[in-house]
Amino acid sequence: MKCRVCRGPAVLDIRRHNAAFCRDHFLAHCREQVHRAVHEHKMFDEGDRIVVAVSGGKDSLALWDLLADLEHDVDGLYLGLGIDEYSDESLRHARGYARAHGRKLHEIDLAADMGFTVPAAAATTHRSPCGACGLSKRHIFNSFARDHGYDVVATGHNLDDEAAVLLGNVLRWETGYLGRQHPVLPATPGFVRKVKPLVRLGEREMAAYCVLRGIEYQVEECPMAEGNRHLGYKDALNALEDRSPGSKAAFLFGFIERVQPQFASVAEGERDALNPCGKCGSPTSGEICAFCRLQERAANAPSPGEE
Ligand code: Q46
Ligand code: ZN
Ligand code: ZN
Repeated sequence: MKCRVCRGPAVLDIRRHNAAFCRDHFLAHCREQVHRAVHEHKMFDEGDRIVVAVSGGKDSLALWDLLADLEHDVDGLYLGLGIDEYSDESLRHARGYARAHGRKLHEIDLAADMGFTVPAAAATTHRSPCGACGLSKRHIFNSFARDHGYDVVATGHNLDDEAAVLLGNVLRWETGYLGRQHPVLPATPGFVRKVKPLVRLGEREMAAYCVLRGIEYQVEECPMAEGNRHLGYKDALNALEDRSPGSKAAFLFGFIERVQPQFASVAEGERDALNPCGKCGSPTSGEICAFCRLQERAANAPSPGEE
């Protein structure tokens, strides 16, 4: 296996590109793919302040590293979900990276700062843990960025993540979600811009990137992921990709280029019907936003044994 660029020994092959790369040219390939995604979708404006949603996993740490490497003005925000040792370990990796590279990491802890944890929220509201978790993340990353002068929130969703979400949305014909599934969601009143600069890179590439850059990351899967439908969609897409390399990328990028614009008006209609939450001011379709309702119920729930 030889590097496509220099013909030296390759460390990784990427079947969908029909190419293999040595260490240095693989890292250059990752930078190039991020650079391409950023420019193709006009993710950033000159002088934008970016905050990366850092989980301590491979994708978010690689994203932080890549954006800083491409000379963007980028800090990190870690959100502690209160999922026992998994969260402790994740924080350790997020802090470890920030310290080793001299980067600024903000931290918010759901338990200490918001009065609840993801497991408690799931138990009291009968939502799935991932539903309560996703809602909290979206709300907190957006409001933090808005209140601290950041122009953009960047998340580490990669090609595998986005293709799996797309498959789920197509299977249910979730037209509102399909209209919002794009590598860039522009800023609207109350929402900062959201971008996904890793859409052109796969999961395996992100793990290899971290290993080759010496970035230690949380390797364990979140213990609450069990039952998460996206894992099944990923398996299905991996089986397709195995038989015909490139199908995942064709599925996602074909959608983004040719289909997503047709659903954009559905998402716009939903967005136009929003007004500020009576409690926190974030845009919502009701009087009180879903996050404030979740927080109120989870934080006021009796602890086990009190009932
Ligand atoms: S952290 Fe949260 Fe994930 Fe764990 S509870 Fe689900 S959504 S699986 S990215
Ligand atoms: Zn090379
Ligand atoms: Zn609210």
